[in-house]
Amino acid sequence: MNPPITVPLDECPIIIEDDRTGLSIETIRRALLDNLYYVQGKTPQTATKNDFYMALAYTVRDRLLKRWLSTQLTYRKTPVKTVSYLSAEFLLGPHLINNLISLNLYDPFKKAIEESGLNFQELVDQEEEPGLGNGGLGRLAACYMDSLATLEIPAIGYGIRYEFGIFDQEIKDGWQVEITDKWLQYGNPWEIARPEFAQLVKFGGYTESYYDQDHIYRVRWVPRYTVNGIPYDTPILGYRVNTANTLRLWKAEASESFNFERFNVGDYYGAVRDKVACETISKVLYPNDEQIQGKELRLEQQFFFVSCSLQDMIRIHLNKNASLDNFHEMWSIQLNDTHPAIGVAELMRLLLDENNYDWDTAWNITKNTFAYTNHTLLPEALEKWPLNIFGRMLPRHLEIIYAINHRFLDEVRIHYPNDVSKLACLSIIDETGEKYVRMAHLACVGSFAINGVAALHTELLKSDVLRDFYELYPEKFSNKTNGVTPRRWMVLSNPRMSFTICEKIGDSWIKNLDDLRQLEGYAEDGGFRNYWQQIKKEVKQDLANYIQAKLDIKVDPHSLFDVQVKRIHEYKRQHLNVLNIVTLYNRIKNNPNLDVTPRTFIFGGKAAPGYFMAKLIIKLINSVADVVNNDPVICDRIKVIFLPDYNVTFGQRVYPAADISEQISTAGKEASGTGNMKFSLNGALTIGTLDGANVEIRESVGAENFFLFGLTTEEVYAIRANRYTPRDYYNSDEELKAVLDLISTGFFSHGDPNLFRPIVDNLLYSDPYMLLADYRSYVDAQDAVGCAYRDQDHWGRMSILNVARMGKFSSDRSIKDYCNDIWKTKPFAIDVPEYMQSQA
Ligand code: B1H
Repeated sequence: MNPPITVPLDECPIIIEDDRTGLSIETIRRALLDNLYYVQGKTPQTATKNDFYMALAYTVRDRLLKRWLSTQLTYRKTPVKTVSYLSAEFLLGPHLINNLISLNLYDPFKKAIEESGLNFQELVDQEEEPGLGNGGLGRLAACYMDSLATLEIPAIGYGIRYEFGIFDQEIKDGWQVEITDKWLQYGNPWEIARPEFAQLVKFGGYTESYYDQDHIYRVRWVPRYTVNGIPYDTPILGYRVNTANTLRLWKAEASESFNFERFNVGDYYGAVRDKVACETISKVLYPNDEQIQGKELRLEQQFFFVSCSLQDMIRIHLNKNASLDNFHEMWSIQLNDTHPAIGVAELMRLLLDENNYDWDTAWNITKNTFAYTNHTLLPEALEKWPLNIFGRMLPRHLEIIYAINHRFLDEVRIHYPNDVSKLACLSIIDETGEKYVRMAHLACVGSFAINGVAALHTELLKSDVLRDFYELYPEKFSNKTNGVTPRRWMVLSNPRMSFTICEKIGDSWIKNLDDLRQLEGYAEDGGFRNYWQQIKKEVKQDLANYIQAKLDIKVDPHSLFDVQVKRIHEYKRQHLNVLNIVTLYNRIKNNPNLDVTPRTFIFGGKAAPGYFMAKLIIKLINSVADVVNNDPVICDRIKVIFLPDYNVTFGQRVYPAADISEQISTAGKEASGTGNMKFSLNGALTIGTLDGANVEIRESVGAENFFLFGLTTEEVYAIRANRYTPRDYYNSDEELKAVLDLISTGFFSHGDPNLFRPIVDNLLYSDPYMLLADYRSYVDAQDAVGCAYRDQDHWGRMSILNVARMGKFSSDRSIKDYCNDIWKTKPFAIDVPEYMQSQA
């Protein structure tokens, strides 16, 4: 490793050129051409749009470096407690505008670009979004990084630099087709590689014991192969503060000593093949939201980034501290679900085997360092690894887990002297059939704090999924309701609404979202309501133009925009939405003069590539769209749109344009949801079940400003306990029967009765997510939505009140709660030293 050159700061030889930092329009214009010439190696005559985008991005990056470097220099010399957020996913979305807003440089940059004769939006649209996540869990990590920086909390995010993020989705003949996401192909101006901080990660092999020089028994892990982790750093700017934290993502490369033997015996191609195999570790994100597959490569990915990250933290720690004795006092590591939970065993290994700690000291440090967030109640999403796979890949970790489990079960025995059944329930090893390592159990035992992501979810964790752990360790459990960043999800994505709010109540809400409450008064101001609705109309027109350009479908911005965007999953019930659409269709067909509220149903979302039912639901939506959109009797009163490739960038367009937000999961299934918050913060009303954070949103905005329907969690459980028979609902509801019959006949599938049979049969004979039980209540609630929308004035009032009362759902609130209750960390303001100040 290259030691850093240490120069006394006040003698620092850096001379900061005006072009790198200056903020006048003229300087920015010059800087853009300078970067185009010196970084892209182009002149304006030959530059592509992408070259201009890259030059623009570097020009922005030049202007954030002083914050980033000052922050890192400050952390290096200050003994501050640091949050380490470990996540297999960070779904960041585009950086350019976000950074301009944080730096307060949006206006001068836009002006400079336009004065250069370039189209600002066109350049902005060049940015490939880093789609390094599946959905809510990855996006939450990104919102939390934003809030940590904005709140000036010393923090670092650790994850994987997937070469291919979540696939791009195309729709061909109504079906999803997956395309590789080549987000890095034109380079990534926002990251800086730091090969000098590479870490080696071991895999496979065996362990052996020995006695060290003090005759103490120790274990050594002899790996079968090692992989090199190269960190790539991305700055995460706080909003209008100097803090710029780091997101450090690891790329896997073959280690230098790699397969020396093969080279030695002349097996050149064999050696290269193994080198390629190593590099596959960080090749691609697993696209299976909430459906684990138990693939070995996935475990390799998890261990790879967790081992790199822990070694990196230890390196950083030992730069400032004499030993690791106080590691847990200087770091809190948050486990974003169980994906990084192997960290518990890895930190133990690093302390025991590589730093010679005794068990009790190592365990004390470990269990006071980690905290675990659970994100799901779905049984199919709870990670467990077959013992044989685990032991082959991580032999030392399996030994350590056995040792942790042995001590843990002793503790359980003392707690429950007369109840041996508790041992099997709580054990980290599942021995009920094939043996597995239960990652959630490892996380619970190895952490000092455990939390769910919405009030209802945490209650269900305590009463159901983690009941036995709650009984044993009630003090570890707390709720931390999710939140979203108002910077990206209001200021950036909805400038019209944000500006209007600022005109009325100033801009303090951007950092203190509770201040939105001051809007409540304006809900009674008829003029303001009118203006508010006018703005919504303009934003809807923008989306309508986009849909026209992308899909060549005309939609009416005066129609009610009814939006469901999220991963496609049976528990999220996009097909319940379809049942309502077909119900409306039937009503109009039966009575062509029916006075219905014109609606545009907008869907977006990706299905896991191996999830048959989810892919069929996409086909169903598109097939219904085809019929409804082209039926002359419908005459544009209802339109159905499936927008391909839903991602962060498209989310930014669609949340602001929605009138109704569909949050219709079966009660007890959606841990929290965060899209629900983004919609409501942009003035959409919600139609939803009492699930996840919907419960708290409804409490906050007021029941009268929320369209509730469906069974409660208790009712779902009760009906299930008494054997649920979906056919009874079919037989007793004529509209429902007509809808399912119409789909069954092949009406939406060119006469093919088989195409959608799996969906219809599943609903009639099993219906695990209880669509039929909730159908009537949903359709009635949708009718109420349609009626309410006709009173635009009242709708405007409800919309304003939704925004005014959503302050709680800022990720700043969530992060403050984590800081106070779990991490015990405090803000540390960053000063930019004199010598780095701009000369301009
Ligand atoms: C959530 C996941 C998830 N929960 C496994 N669990 C994955 C599980 O690739 N995998 O293996 C990927 C993702 N994602 C979501 O987390 C919940 O469904 C949402 O309700 C919640 O809002 C979000 C953030 O807490």
